[in-house]
Amino acid sequence: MRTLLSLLLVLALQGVAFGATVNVSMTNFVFTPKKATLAIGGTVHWMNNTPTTSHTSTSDVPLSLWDSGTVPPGGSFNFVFTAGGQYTYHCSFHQGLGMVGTISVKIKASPPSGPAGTRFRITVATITAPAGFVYDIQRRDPGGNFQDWMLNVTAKTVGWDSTGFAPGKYSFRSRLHNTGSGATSGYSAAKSVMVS
Ligand SMILES: [Cu+2]
Repeated sequence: MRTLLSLLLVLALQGVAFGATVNVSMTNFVFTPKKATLAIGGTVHWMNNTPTTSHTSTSDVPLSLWDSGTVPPGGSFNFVFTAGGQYTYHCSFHQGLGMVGTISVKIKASPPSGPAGTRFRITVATITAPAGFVYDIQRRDPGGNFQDWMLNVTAKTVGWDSTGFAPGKYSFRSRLHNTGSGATSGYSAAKSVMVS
């Protein structure tokens, strides 16, 4: 009994660590939804629900992060998105027909608000950057634009000490960066915290 409970606990913890699964169908030469949104650590599950046509899910160049190869009718393909960013992709067979999509991977920040002096934690990935990759993080201060803040980060979480900063909304966004090729994902959606 104790073994079973331990196993269930492990599975529950892994469920938290690995995040949710989002389904994307490959039907009628369209990815649906065309733009899928998930949090870091989430899985995208592409399903070919057509009776006769093969498709692929292929990360756009130059990032080329994943490639399903041929997914036959009734087949599927999974990919885990560990880092925040916007990832564009296509079907290798039908890109000319407009069969393209985007995966938007959201980052996290905590706490959501706090007085100046709060050390906020910005989590841009669920794993330390793999060899050959880094995370680039930008910050936008109240009334300003996004500017480079921390580049070439390998840690999945970084701290921002808000000591001395004015009250207001501070936003963060990140991308995945292949240091060998220079290729990057697009920047993630902004994640904000409030300095009160
Ligand atoms: Cu296709």
